[in-house]
Amino acid sequence: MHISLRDTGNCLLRAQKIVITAHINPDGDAIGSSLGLMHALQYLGKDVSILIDDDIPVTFSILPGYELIEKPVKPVSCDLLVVLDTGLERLGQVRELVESKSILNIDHHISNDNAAEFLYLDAERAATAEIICQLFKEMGWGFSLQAATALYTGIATDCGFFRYSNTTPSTMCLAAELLAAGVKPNVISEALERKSYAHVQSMATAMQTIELLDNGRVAGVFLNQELTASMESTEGFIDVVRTINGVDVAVLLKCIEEKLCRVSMRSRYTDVSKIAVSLGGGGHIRAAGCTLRMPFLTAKQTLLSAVSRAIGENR
Ligand SMILES: [Mn+2]
Repeated sequence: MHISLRDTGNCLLRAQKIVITAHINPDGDAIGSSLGLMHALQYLGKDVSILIDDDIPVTFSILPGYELIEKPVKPVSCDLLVVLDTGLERLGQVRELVESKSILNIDHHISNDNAAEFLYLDAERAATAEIICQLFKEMGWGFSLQAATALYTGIATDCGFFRYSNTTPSTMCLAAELLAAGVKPNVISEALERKSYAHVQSMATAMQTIELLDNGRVAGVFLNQELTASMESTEGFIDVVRTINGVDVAVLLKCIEEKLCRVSMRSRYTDVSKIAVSLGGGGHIRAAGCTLRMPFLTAKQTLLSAVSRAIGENR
């Protein structure tokens, strides 16, 4: 059931023991919106924990409360499970281990599965953290420096530090309020940009696999199982691919296991969330992804024909 922002706040106020979670493969928005909301709820005297069924990238260790994020390992019961930045489909073990009286879902993904008992969905917002900021204002909660730092990180990472098309006047006004609360944007961007030598080397290796397809309108990096295993992370690779002149759709395909591949897509014109949904995934118009349970070369073919079809329809 879709609810208003005010009812979202009231739903949180009614609960005492609250578990916050977000999608697996958590990004800056998943982590930042979880921590931002946690700080506000702790201030209100709630018993709050964050359970995310994945490793939390160490890049985000600058965020206050980072060390409090846990993995679900044993059964937990609570009054309210708050699911951020995804529908209920990408939560890993949280669904099995967290027993909650009700579920509140706050999200900005147009592909949200609409499965939660209470849902606040606003696909016009650049980030879930932007919605959490609006919630603070709606409820009259002040921005502590801790909450503001987390929320700023969530917003900034999801809109490419205010460069992507999802950046709106609201995005910038809310970010300005967070700066007024004391956030240092340079400290956050420098911490998030820092890469290891090994990571830059991996990027160089990955870029050797680059292919230009569909008359230069599609570009992809294709990492087989061996290459994927040799890399700590593929963070930022697709952002290089999407800058190529003339490219509409950029794809990154990586093979995690023999029959398990992960896909990320970015686009300039084509709606890649549709492509992702057609392959069992989801996301946004300009940024989406999916998991393909098939061997690397089959996955590559499947992906590229879905992209070609979408580009053809778009022509
Ligand atoms: Mn997000």
